[in-house]
Amino acid sequence: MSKEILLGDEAIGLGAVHAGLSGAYSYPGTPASEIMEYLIKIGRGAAFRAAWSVNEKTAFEEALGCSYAGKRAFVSFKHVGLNVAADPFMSASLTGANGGLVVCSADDPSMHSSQNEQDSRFYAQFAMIPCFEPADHQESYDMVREAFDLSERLDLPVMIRMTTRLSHSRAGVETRPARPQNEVRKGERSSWTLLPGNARRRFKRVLELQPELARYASASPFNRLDLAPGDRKLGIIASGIGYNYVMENLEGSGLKPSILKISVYPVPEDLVRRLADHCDTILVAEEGYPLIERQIRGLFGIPGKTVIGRLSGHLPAQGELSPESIRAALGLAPLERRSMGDVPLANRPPQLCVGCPHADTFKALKKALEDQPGAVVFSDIGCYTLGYFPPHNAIDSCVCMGASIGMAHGAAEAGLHPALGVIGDSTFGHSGITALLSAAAVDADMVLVVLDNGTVAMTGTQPSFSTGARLLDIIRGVGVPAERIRIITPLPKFHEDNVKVFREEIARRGLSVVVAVRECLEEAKKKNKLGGAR
Ligand SMILES: Cc1ncc(C[n+]2csc(CCOP(=O)(O)OP(=O)(O)O)c2C)c(N)n1
Ligand code: SF4
Repeated sequence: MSKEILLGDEAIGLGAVHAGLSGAYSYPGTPASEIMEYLIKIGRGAAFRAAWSVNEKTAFEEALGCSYAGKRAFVSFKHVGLNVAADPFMSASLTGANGGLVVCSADDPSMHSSQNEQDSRFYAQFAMIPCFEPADHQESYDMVREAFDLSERLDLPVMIRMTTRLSHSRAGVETRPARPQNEVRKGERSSWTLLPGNARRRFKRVLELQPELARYASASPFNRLDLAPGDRKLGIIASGIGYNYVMENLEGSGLKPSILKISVYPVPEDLVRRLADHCDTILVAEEGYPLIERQIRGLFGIPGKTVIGRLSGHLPAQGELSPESIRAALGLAPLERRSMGDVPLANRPPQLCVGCPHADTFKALKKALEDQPGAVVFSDIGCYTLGYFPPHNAIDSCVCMGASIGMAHGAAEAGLHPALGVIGDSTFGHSGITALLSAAAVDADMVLVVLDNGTVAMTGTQPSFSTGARLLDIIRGVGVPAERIRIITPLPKFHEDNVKVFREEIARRGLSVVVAVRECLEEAKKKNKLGGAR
């Protein structure tokens, strides 16, 4: 055994490597990006493969193929990435896993860097697969190995759910010797071919496995019930990082409640029943949506018992838990706060870097749209979403990756003019290509602006698959005529030229694509540091 100081995300990555990892796949997204960044760093020259994929669905499918080959496969992404991967994810519970298949979905409650705060545990419940939710860094490391073992034993994918605070904090982790990789072995083709007959048989198997999953969760040492012999008033169910906040607050408080720590799902019903039998009131402290609370409360509650948590209003309905919110729910007086005095803190919305190419594109686009009060600029997700804020005020929407093109297309068909889409090069590769194919097939009356800054800037300048010549090839390849593809360089000295290009393309009816090509400043800095190579 040795000890390392690791981010929660790094503990997950190292846990996977030490569990005999053969292939890891991911698409960047906060708070999951650091898992793959770490795997790539420690994987240089190593025997396992760790690589970014074009999007989360592709990443999942690459991992699925690796698992079908008999090897241990790992896929990670942020919570909304699981929406993109949901199609193969939901069917993979039927096909099962040959080599262990572990899916790590990192949730972002409070939406620090996300457009919503959905809770991945529901997806595990939906697919009827086991889910591990680490409470600390050591569990993050240990659970990955356990998840791989379980996946192979049950022939099922297994989920690990992370949340932002754990992903992005550091702590000591005791590591174990690495397990060797599996040999390639052939699996059962009838399990993987989900024709109706096979699919029904495989779904029946998933249903029949549920009692075993329930027994596993109840017996898991990661789930722990401590009944307080003398105190029957309060019982606490705490999961994930919520468990830490509870323990931190109980220290020195004089409270000695019974505690059920839940870190493995399905919810261990018999442990919950024993806690409920023992206590009058149950506080549920879980990060994310009230999954456990809703399940144990049911429609009508537990007769004679009080269940409190997010649903009852004892904890906030949205956003992250905090040591303070748990303290209040426990009925403890707030801790004394250190005041910063009366220094007013300015409200500072995030900004594009000074000199960012997106700012020059927005400036030219805004100028070109000056006399077009009906224009709507459907945008996407990336650094350029900051074009929403002053002084740019340049975009009108941001929903999910790739949405800009389909939305501009739909609005154009509804009669809105001019309808514009704005999308970054990586987002275009992730989920814009098919939407552009659809728009090109009918020559939709819209202008698409692709911002090619050569990188996935927003999540830390990871490599983009759809930049430079390949990006132009794709745009031509989906059917946009060469004469309707314009390339501009977003620099102040070309401002007037760029305004002219936008005006011309807005005036022409039908589909045009304007590609704004200039490297992200952060990417350029990184390249400089590495002597030009990346
Ligand atoms: C489904 C999904 N996956 C990942 C993310 C995280 N994410 C936000 S924007 C973005 C890509 C940004 O790259 P690009 O489109 O090239 O724009 P840039 O930031 O470089 O301007 C990513 C990966 C997300 N929001 N949703
Ligand atoms: S990181 Fe790059 S793309 Fe993002 S704001 Fe800065 S210069 Fe612009």
